[in-house]
Amino acid sequence: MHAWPASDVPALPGKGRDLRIHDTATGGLVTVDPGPVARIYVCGITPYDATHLGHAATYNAFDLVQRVWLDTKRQIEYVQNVTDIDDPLLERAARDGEDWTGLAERETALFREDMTALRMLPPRHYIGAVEAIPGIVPLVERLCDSGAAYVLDGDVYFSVEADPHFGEVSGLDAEAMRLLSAERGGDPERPGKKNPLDPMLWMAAREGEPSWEGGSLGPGRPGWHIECVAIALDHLGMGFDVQGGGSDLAFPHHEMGASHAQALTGEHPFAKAYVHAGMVGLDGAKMSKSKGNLVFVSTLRHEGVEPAAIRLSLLAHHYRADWEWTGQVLETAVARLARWRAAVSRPDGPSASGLVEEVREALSNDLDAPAALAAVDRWAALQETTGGTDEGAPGVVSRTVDALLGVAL
Ligand code: 5CA
Ligand code: ZN
Repeated sequence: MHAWPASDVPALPGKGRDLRIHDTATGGLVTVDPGPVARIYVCGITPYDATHLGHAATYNAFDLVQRVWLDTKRQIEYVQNVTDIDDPLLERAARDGEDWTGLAERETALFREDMTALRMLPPRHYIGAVEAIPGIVPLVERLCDSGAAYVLDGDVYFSVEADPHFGEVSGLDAEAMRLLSAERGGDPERPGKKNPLDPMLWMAAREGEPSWEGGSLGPGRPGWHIECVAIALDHLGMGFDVQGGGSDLAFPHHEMGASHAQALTGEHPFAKAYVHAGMVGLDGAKMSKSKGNLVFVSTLRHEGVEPAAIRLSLLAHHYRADWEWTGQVLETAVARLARWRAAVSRPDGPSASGLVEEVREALSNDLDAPAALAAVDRWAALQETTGGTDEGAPGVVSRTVDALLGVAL
């Protein structure tokens, strides 16, 4: 699949700092030291509805990860998937009497537009589940051959016992895992499974549903976790730097993915850090396609809201926090954008050399975007009150905000 166009990232004077970020598996901050090429996998959308503010907030977090790395002059191998075949997509297409491929293409196109408008850096490899199927089948076959997978009425399941490290990503106990598995696409109640938590790797073809050639597995379609594992192993290999997504992906998705990969390769870990963004809510509940309590990026754009203001709304919250979208959040961002624009539109201003370092320090410290905004606010306030004579300062501030926060002033 093609991704979306990249916006330019201005180079800043000096060099950025190494990223310290919260890793779900260890429960603490880790310093990510990726070497010259940083490798990151961020779980993509299931394209059955438009991009909402919750998605945008999660992608914003991983966009910041890349901006910190780019500032340290590293190259980045960034991979993202599109879950363009899965139950929710088929259910929505059936409900609306629409072809599922048309639905997926339309929503993926809208996602690309939203990401472009928000100036999110595109992945180098943007891969759909359907196009990954030829790579998924041999992995499932290998898991079967090694005894890490088994067949139940034609469906193939992964045996969580095959990975000695199972459970280490989320750190949850068995009961919590069982509850979340039932909530998030698993089938712990299905009789005949070796362990109720075992996730499906390959679903045998169902009447009236799309299916693909599965070699020795028979016709069917892939399970959710193996999709991301196949794509990540193909483009990044084991031990990549960051696996990212919203906190609802820690279990079962990232837990199972890590176990699939570790059982396949005998190596550990799948990813060096598992990074999870908080959930954005609306009216007291997590924004979710299934609940329907959504504010779409595209709706706001079509109402004339500037993408830069949407982005500033996201940046005003720490990526790990759960927070609520309200009209006030947007109003504050619109006002901040106007203040910043006025401040950088003057020919000179207070010195900005300290500001670059403050923003760098804030972001390298577990992506503390609110602290970065506060630093820019302070410079803008100084510009408003006393001004300054540094001729380069407004340009430096503009480029800093652009390069590190993805906001064009
Ligand atoms: N296709 C899978 C991942 S392989 C998937 O979870 N798709 S999704 O469309 O449901 O979600 C895409 C990303 O947005 C995921 O990282 C998910 O954790 C995140 N996300 C979904 N809802 C919210 C929310 N309300 N707040 C923050 N992030 C969210
Ligand atoms: Zn995924």
